[in-house]
Amino acid sequence: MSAPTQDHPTQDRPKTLLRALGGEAVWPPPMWLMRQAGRYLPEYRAVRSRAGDFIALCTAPELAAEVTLQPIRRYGMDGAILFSDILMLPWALGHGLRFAEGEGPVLPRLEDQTAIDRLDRDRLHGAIAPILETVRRVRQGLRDEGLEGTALIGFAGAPFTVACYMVEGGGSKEFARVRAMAYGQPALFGRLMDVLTEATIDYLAAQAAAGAEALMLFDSWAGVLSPSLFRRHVIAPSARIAAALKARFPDLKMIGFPRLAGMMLGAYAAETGVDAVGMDTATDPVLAARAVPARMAVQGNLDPMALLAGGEALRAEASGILAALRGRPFVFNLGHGIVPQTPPEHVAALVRQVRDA
Ligand code: 1CP
Repeated sequence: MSAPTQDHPTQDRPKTLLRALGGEAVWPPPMWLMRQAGRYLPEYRAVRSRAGDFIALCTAPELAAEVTLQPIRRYGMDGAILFSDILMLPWALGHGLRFAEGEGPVLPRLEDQTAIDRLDRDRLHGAIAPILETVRRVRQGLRDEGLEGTALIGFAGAPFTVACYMVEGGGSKEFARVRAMAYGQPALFGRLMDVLTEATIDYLAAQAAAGAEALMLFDSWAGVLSPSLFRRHVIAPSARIAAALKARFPDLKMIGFPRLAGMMLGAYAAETGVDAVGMDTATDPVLAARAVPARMAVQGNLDPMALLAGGEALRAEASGILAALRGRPFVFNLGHGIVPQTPPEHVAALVRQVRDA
């Protein structure tokens, strides 16, 4: 374990992430980046090649904790996000999952009640044990390395987005099957959503009990739904999850990320009970700041492609976002995950810019 290689402001201003999520307009704002642990970092690629496949990495606590800590050591981010994947939940329920090299996740296609009945909530607790061990090790690692100013973020996919991958059998451009099922077989789809909602509550509660200080719900495909189905399958289950977790862990902070929600962002912010909302790349931060209750934090939303490009384009995009959100509770982040080709120096330049804001 290496000591921090530079002074990180995070450690002089501890837990700014939790303060911002609590509604404080901390400035300069806390920051972390979606997919901050990943293939753009040489130290990640080294661990990844030792682990074998991606699921093996997610279920090897020592290695998963190591890659979670790598971007904190390098950049002093204010948030460390558990290294895992949203598809580890269907995996833990016994649904089956593999990551095919170069083509992303592959799952059995869920088509009927029999497949829903096979999802095994009793299996969940044993299967997630290594992920919870990663959570404990990251908290310990942050303490051991003098990085405890950084808050640990646990996460899950929101039920709708997880259902997308289960019903399609993997990624998709249109998610036509899942949308057809939601309209055409509402009772069946509703039962799938109920099972996933309850399993997500169990999974996130276990992460909080193991030491996660904030939890993020990734609803990456929320934006493919009509407003009425958005209320039913994005807002309602997220509200159920937030209420159940807040009842058990009153101090826990929650971030919701309804990607591509568009004009539904305000309703999502007002009705789910999360503490903060993530803005995707296409969201105008000025309009989002008006749509979301003033005391509620927003997070985002630099285009990962501006980070890839670097230079003046990166500076200009980041300063526009900073100017738009100065004075309100805000967490600087990307609008979607870092792409693997991103030069690590571009991330370093962005961190300097946000710290100097
Ligand atoms: O080969 C590899 O190294 C695997 C690439 C990879 C990584 C690094 C995958 C496969 N997942 C992850 C990690 C991951 N995924 C994290 C870790 C923490 C961090 O942010 O650093 C998190 C939070 C996720 C969440 C995730 N997985 C989402 C939600 C966010 C988003 O990107 O929209 C989604 C949709 C997934 C599914 C997934 N997992 C992996 C891939 C390639 C995909 C996308 C598949 C698709 O295109 O639909």
